[in-house]
Amino acid sequence: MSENNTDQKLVLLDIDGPVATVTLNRAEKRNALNVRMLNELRDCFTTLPSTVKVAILVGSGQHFSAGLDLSELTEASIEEGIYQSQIWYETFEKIQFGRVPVVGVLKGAVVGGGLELASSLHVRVAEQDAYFALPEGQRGIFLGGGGSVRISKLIGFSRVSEMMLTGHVLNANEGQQLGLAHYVVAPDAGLAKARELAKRIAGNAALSNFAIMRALPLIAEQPMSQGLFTESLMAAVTQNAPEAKARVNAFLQKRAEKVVPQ
Ligand code: 1HE
Repeated sequence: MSENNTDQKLVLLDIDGPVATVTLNRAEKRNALNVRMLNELRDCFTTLPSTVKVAILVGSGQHFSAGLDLSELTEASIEEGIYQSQIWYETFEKIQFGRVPVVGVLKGAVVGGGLELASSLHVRVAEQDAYFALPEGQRGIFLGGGGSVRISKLIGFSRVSEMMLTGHVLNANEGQQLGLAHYVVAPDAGLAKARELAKRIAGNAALSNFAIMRALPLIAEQPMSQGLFTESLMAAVTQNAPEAKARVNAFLQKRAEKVVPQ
């Protein structure tokens, strides 16, 4: 579809039972993220029906995302630049701290703002051809979509600065070793793997998933004494729910799955 077609939806949503598949729909520009796409992403994740328990985020075409749409940078004033970052922050916040865990399928370019987006997802499956880079230095700009914080938390700020300074491009296996991806799968096998993981995530107690998404990142930021206290509260809340009692009883009565090596 032509890029000039303003009717083209840049984010597509497909719902199959508890699983929503969200597609970045701008393959002709390698899913470069412009403001319209960020707003569509935000709206998509904030209006998921309550029947949805987990989401999968994919890029159309051969790439996850080529990052910031560089054509939108040209006329930005400093004030506008600051405002633009807020748009990214708001969208990624809605994804990371939204109602459902999100599994990303990473392939081809996972670059700049595309890596910032990926770092706001809960589970990342990389296809073998995925590559990770932060070419901001080459472009004369800086991270502006939360990557200084999120990517640094994943791989440490020293590696982020090295990637930005040197233009180092990491392949899928290198990305996995550092924590940018949790799984590496064969080319075109990412969606199937993401669906398998999504099914497992959707099968968890909703309150456990909530605690994992919302409490765990907060606890990680807290000093030890506060973190342990927050954890104890969250543990008490989850285990007190009827669903937890039913699930634990099912195990004790040998009606639940055991943990098996995969
Ligand atoms: C774009 C963008 C983009 C592609 N903004 N238009 N990101 C980058 O520095 C990455 C820039 N992109 C690339 O290096 C390459 O495009 C790819 C390696 C991702 C893919 O290469 P290829 O050969 O498959 O595609 P292409 O021919 O380079 O691109 C196809 C079209 O997409 C082309 O437009 P066309 O009108 O000539 O067809 C490209 O101009 C366009 N395109 N990437 C705008 N990024 C919140 S701050 C975050 C800061 C950053 O993200 S910095 C990193 C920016």
